[in-house]
Amino acid sequence: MRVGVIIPAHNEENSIGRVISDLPKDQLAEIVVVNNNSSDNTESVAKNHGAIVLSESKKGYGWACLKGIDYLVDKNIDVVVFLDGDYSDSPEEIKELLKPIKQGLYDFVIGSRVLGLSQKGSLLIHQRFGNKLATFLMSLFYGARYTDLGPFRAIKYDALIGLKMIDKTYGWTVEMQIKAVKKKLKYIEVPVSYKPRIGKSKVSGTIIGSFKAGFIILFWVFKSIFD
Ligand SMILES: Nc1nc2c(ncn2[C@@H]2O[C@H](COP(=O)(O)OP(=O)(O)OP(=O)(O)O)[C@@H](O)[C@H]2O)c(=O)[nH]1
Ligand SMILES: [Mg+2]
Repeated sequence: MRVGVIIPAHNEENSIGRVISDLPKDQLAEIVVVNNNSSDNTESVAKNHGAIVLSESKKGYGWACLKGIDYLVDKNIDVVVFLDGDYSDSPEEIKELLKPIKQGLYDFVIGSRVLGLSQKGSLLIHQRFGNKLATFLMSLFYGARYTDLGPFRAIKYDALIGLKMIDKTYGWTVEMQIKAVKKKLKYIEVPVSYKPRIGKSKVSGTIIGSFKAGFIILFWVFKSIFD
């Protein structure tokens, strides 16, 4: 199974090296860092740690993920794994995410920080509330069984292309999960751990970032009813 990893990164020079180092490289065909307008040394640190570095100038988490998917198109990739560049996820847990797909049982595996152990200060109260609300509404409207919208996830490449992802920002994870249910992908959550990020918080630890992310997540939950 050829696995490609996509790590969106915006100013993560202090963490990106550790994320790459902790990945089990012998089991991965491609490690792609998508540098999104960083003003720091994210690019050189990622390169020095052996990753392929792409640049995406359009700001947004979804833009970065789309760029990574595009790059993998001719690399014969079977499974794509996404994780964040701020070292909140534990890269070595990628093995647990890949297991259900390797066993041939599932198309899509989401790392749940709610089912796993999240360290104090990593999953903030409003994030937990937002997750609960969004996953509850997703079960109500779509019959989905999720506990989290975490960034650490593995999905078969063909299934991912079939979802025709369009979100350019932080609606990316919820869009993928709703579309997976609608497309009847076989999905499962596995527990993953979560740590406080290295570096300055840009989204969940800020009021504006949290409101923006919350708004776009709810937008996707309601919009998809009419799709
Ligand atoms: N904020 C932001 N992050 C981006 C962007 N493009 C890629 N990223 C990366 O996307 C990942 C998730 O963003 P985070 O800032 O960690 O978002 P979060 O985990 O909700 O909140 P914090 O960790 O508190 O900032 C990180 O690896 C970022 O570096 C972008 O345009 N804006
Ligand atoms: Mg983070």
